[in-house]
Amino acid sequence: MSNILILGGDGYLGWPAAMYFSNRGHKVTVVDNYFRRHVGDHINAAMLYPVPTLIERAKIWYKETGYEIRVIIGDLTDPELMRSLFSGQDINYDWSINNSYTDIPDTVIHYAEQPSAPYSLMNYKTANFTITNNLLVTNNLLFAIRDLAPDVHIIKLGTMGEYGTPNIDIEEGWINIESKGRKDKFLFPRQAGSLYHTTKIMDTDLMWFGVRMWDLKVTDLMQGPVYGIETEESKINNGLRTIFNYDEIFGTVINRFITQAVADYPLTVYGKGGQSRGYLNLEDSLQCAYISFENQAESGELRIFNQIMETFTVNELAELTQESAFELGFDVVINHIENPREEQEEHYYNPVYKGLTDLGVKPHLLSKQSMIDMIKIVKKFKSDINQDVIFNGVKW
Ligand code: USQ
Repeated sequence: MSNILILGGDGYLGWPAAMYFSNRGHKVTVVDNYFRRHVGDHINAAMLYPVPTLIERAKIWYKETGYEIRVIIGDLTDPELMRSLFSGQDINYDWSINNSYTDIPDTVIHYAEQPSAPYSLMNYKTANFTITNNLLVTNNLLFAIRDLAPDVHIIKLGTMGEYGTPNIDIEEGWINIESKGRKDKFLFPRQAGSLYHTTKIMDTDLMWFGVRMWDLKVTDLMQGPVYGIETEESKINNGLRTIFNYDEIFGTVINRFITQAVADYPLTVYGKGGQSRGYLNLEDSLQCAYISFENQAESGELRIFNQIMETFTVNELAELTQESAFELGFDVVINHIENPREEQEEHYYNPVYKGLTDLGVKPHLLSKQSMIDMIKIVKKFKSDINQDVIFNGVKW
């Protein structure tokens, strides 16, 4: 049994990951500052259904399974809070069965970041928040581990967006370069398309520094846009479902399209729709984090995986949404609207993504049937969908 610390444990990925690890017999602690819940009060964001607090969800989980997920509500930009998690001293949990655990985690999964590209570019305040939050949490984590628990394996959520859309194949993290007859291995060139994505590049640089200087053990997961609602664990009780955003700020494209289909809102394809990205579903994202935990990075290794299962253009996703929703009686219109983002709309895209499947991840690919299953869940909340948050055109 391992001791897993999940930073950002209230989020779209963090909470399902907490249940996934807990269900497999590990001790799990989650920490979150409720950023995603609070920010929705100030901007045009919307979740499809209300989600119980983290403490309420941990209680539901305990009641249903007998497994405890310990909860701490707090802000990890505070270095003292971060350090307390690795100090071996008693921790003041906001919820746990027994408040006197003193053990130190052996794996930390770091999801505790502001994850939205549009949010990072709404204005200078949201840009500053994104930069300070994301970099401070990462830096606090690295120093806490260096000083207090150097054997801890860090699993860090990065993003495929760190690479941008170069006109060459995207390697899995590293590239061999030959120049003037000499060779060396470097991080693959990175050129992000948003400030949020830029903070992920800076995170990778911080972690690479920690690995080179202090022999830390780090796995950086370059993840593409995730879609999905339900996981094996959330099916146990509706109160365990993850947060599901469909708004322009926090909703990712597939989750947005299926919600738009249900709401009879023409699909918002940005520009020409030839933008290609690598995608994966929520269950596979958990599988990847778990297999990274089971196969640790070495001390002094920054191991990078491209965490995607397949690639699509936005047009392909819109067409698949249209066909799938049609089976359920929805007549979906595809709309090409002026692209609010500064991005290539037609481009070469050929990323390598072998590392995780080589370790044993079994991909679940997007299909008409999996789309239909998601649409059926969203349909239950049709009358709650707020069309005003679907598109306001945050530009950059
Ligand atoms: N798009 C549309 N219409 C929409 C929404 C998006 O055409 O209504 C397009 C975007 O222009 C983009 C693509 O779909 O070309 C993906 O957009 P997205 O909003 O699903 O994803 P993105 O903003 O890139 O960010 C999301 C997550 C982020 C994660 C990233 C992985 O919010 O946390 O890091 O996906 S990646 O895209 O590979 O960088």
